[in-house]
Amino acid sequence: MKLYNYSELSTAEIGQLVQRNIDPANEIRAIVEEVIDNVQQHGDNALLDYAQKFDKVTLTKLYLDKPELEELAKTITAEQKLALETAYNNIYKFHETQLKTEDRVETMPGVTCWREIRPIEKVGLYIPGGSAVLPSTFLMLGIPARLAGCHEIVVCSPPQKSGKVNAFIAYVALLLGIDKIYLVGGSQAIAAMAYGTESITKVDKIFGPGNQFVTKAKTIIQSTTTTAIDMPAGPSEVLVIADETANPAYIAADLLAQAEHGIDSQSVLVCTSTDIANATLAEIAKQLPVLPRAEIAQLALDNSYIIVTDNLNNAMQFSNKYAPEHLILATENWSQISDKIINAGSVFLGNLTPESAGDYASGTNHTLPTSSYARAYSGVSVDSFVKKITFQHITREGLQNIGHTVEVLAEMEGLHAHRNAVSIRKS
Ligand code: HSO
Ligand code: ZN
Repeated sequence: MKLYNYSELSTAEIGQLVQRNIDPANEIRAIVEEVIDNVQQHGDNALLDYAQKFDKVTLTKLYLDKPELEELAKTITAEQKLALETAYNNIYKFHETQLKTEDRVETMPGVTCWREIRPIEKVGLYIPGGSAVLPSTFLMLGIPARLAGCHEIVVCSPPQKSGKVNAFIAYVALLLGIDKIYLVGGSQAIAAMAYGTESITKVDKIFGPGNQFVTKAKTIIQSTTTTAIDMPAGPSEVLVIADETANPAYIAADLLAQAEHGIDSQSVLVCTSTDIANATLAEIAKQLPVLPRAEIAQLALDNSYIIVTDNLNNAMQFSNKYAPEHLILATENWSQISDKIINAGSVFLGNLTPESAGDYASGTNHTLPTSSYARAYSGVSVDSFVKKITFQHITREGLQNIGHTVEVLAEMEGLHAHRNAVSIRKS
């Protein structure tokens, strides 16, 4: 990890450091476009061919049904089941509170406006199954989809060598009451859910992380179909702000947890103490070599850095410019600085709050804006699975109260039909 001194960095250098490569996958656009065309033209047959070509499995059918999921789920241990259920319950509890009925507002006597929530009818969840299979992602997407009341939840996940999904994914499907998982991965899964095939329903919105092919497919279908996507996704990242009260071993563990996700992940430490910075580097050297994914983590760290600042204010200033997906405040006095956070996807407060807790089980969602999109995007929540529709009702009294205002405004815009739609009711 490179080490910088904040006070010595120019504005341009800071600008460089906070920059992420937003579209590293542009060179794969042509490949992904071909996959999308092929799925559009040949539907299920194209999906079966791609399972052969990319996943190296011959599928006799494109999905696993409930009995098959039940059979797979039998192999997991009681301890694993309990952990998945505890995570499920916490995520459910946290997300449940997001469903709120809003007040009706009488803006003028007789003029009432309000919003009501309706689920997005058909949603597609993409659950990755490549270098790491992520049942936790299935919980993070499936629970808010269920809470929102989406009518149809289509799930795609790439087939493993066995021609099935792994047992944990199967168990989560059962927890969620999802009876079918399509054995489709990569950009072909996104194409299938965006255009529909003989067996896969075209959905209204697609959720879920994935490799660069999946991400590229999501950005393409977003502009070529009426299917929406959750958010633009880039490599995962963490920024840790630490002062002298932090524990270097904990910081190192958090930076490594991020780094093991992928070679393009980024772990950033912004630290008010050079001693803590050096001790963290020593801890990384100790903890890294024994990790099963050490090679991946090492490459990610080569693309990561530490900045030493004079105080926590400067650290926060940098963090707000970086707009991290995950922000950890590794300081005892986190409550004195947390209100200065402007841009972050999800925040972990204090020395005993690891990002891993939120990744898996505390209750918050781990589908978060990366690549500085935290400046304008929120993470996935129940809101992501619903629409909020505005309603209004006007009484005779209300029409008297608001009518003239509308007539004058319509007149100002030269839109006489608009004016008439009010006048005709008043007379
Ligand atoms: N840190 C990832 C989520 C994850 N971590 C899944 C472990 N499994 C993106 O927030
Ligand atoms: Zn993680």
